[in-house]
Amino acid sequence: MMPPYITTKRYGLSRTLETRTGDICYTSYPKSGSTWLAYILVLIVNDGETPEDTTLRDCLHWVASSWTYPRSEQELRGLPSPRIFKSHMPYAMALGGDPSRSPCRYVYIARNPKDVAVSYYFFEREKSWSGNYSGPWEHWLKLFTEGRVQRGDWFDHVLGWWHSRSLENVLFLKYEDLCRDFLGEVGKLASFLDYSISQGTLEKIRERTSFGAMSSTEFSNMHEIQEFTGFFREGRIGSWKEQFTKEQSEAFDELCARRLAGSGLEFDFD
Ligand code: PPS
Repeated sequence: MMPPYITTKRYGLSRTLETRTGDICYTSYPKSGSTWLAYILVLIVNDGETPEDTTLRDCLHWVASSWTYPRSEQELRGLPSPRIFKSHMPYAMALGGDPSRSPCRYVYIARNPKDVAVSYYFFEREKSWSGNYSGPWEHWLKLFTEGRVQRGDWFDHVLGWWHSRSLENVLFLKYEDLCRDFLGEVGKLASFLDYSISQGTLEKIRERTSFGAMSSTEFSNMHEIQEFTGFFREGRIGSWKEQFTKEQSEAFDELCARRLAGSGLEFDFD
């Protein structure tokens, strides 16, 4: 199930797009910290400097979307390297076709599903460009656990990329690791992309992409997008605790144990 702005035509283009060495595609299930990752990527490829006279959104290429800055195939082809692509697609629907045959490097970011479900609930509410959702939390949680929200089943999405993490052009990150060990994770990311960055640049990236800095800086606050206020909501691990009841939390834990069993994939919820 896709948002209305993911059109068949644009999706088709995203699948057949010819990727090239140097391309970077960051991907996630919605509300998993992908915008944070996007700014980190932009800074890595620009040696820690924020590009001038532009915005974060305009530095990214969301090929499957007809909404933010849609670019033609020709324009995409003419963009200088490194091109940074955004995607929220599962592995089987990745940008550029099958990742195992693509020269593009894919960075996937996953987040604990309780925080994802809550963040997604607040994000989807009354958005004219999306589903205009206005139901109660209980209903949303039911839809989410049944995989009946946009982008489908969270477990399928995350596990598809998790099982592909041994490909040399796929890096699997977690939001919680980025919160806990920012410098270590960004160092890992830079070396995966073959960028060598100094400690000073790493520190600069940390400052510029902090929750406070990102939400208050014109480059990254995304105020140019209609109905986007509140996008920078909590920016932390564990805000689900203010939303889930004890019963909902227990049922969700059971679901996670069942769906993630044997995968080796675990999340921090606190
Ligand atoms: S989207 O709309 O699907 O692309 O959303 P996405 O960017 O993937 O995820 C949005 C959540 O990420 C939080 N966020 C951050 N957390 C920590 N640090 C920084 N810099 C940061 N930037 C965004 C954002 O607040 C959303 O999470 P919640 O829990 O709603 O606050």
